[in-house]
Amino acid sequence: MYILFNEQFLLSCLSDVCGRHVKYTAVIKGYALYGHVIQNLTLPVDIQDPCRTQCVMESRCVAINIGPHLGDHIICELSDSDGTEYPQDLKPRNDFIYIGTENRCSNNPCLNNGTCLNGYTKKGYICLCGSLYSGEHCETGNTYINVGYTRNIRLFSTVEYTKFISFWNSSEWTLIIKMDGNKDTFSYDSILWTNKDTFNLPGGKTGLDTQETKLPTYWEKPFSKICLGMRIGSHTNFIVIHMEATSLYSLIADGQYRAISLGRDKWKSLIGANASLQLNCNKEGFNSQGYPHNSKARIGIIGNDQSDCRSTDSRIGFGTGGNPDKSITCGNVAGYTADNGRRYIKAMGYIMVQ
Ligand SMILES: [Ca+2]
Repeated sequence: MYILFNEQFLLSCLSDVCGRHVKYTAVIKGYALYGHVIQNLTLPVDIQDPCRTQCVMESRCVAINIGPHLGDHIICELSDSDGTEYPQDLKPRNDFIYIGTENRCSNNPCLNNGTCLNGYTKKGYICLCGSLYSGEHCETGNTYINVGYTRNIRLFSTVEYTKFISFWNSSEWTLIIKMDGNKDTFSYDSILWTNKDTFNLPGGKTGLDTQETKLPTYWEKPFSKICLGMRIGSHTNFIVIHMEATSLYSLIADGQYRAISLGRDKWKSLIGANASLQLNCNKEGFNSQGYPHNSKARIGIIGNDQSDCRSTDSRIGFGTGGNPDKSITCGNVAGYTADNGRRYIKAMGYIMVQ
């Protein structure tokens, strides 16, 4: 269940009052609720129960005061609270009647300042959450980050680990690894790629930041897509790989090369305008490597100046290593005769799946 979808659904739903059921309680003659009126209307009396009908159509309305006839009109006041919640505000008023509703919002089920709307859904209410919260009762905290200009990702921490919701299609991604290209934690030769040990679990709940982490999702989470992100400075670029597997571990841990074909430009888009690769080899996928001491990538593309894939001196990827700079474990390294010059670019890498 994706909250973004719910919000859109709700907005279209509210506009035509779909599915709102309001149950009125007994009429109290000679009384009115003071201090909670959100709409003060004068309605023609020739339609049946005009004030009750208006209340159903106003999603925040949970009680009404109906005033005396003024010719062929009546006074109708809609309130967003009721006499159960505020008994002290229910006061005598000549010629008025007060009618409340069965108000499922009266015990404040919506947390974190969420707005409760009475009369919706089977449970009788629905919570409209502020931008920082989501969940049925706005119980889950959200953090927003902006990445680049074209993509916004909403991420939220669950009791499990961080999940991410992309705005462009409301799909949910599960975090696997965050790695720092400056550190050797996730270098190509690190045992973290081949074992089922976690690394810094608390880092799995801090969002797309600079903390490294490896979560059990590495070997437990089946998927059909992988989302790769590289953050350089304040800018993060993402690409998506369509690939089915029982886990990322199953694609990497045995060291076997597994090919994918995104093309050089797609890999370079992770880095941006500065990306550089040698022209040959272009071996891309999982466990891409030539000679063991040359450029290699657990996930990525490697390039060479010679017309083979042996003495590779350039790469873009995650879990990288080898010449000409094995200290860079995520990002872009390009030695001589690359198409955009020599590059030694370290990135913060994010790996998610769905
Ligand atoms: Ca070479």
